[in-house]
Amino acid sequence: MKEITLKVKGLKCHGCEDSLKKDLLRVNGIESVLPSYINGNVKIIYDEAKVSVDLIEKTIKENGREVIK
Ligand SMILES: [Cu+2]
Repeated sequence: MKEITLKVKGLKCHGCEDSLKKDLLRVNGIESVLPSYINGNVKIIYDEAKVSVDLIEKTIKENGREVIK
């Protein structure tokens, strides 16, 4: 398992957190998702053998947010 924290733009409330968490947890290999609209980030624990960071970022974008590099 690996852990990353990504900065995310477009998280504005608990509803945004829940929506993002739901979509990310649908991805095979993502084990745990902890979004924070207050910190503007999401902490993810994932199995690097099953899911890439690219796919994680793509899923965040498809949820309507922006990953800040
Ligand atoms: Cu919201």
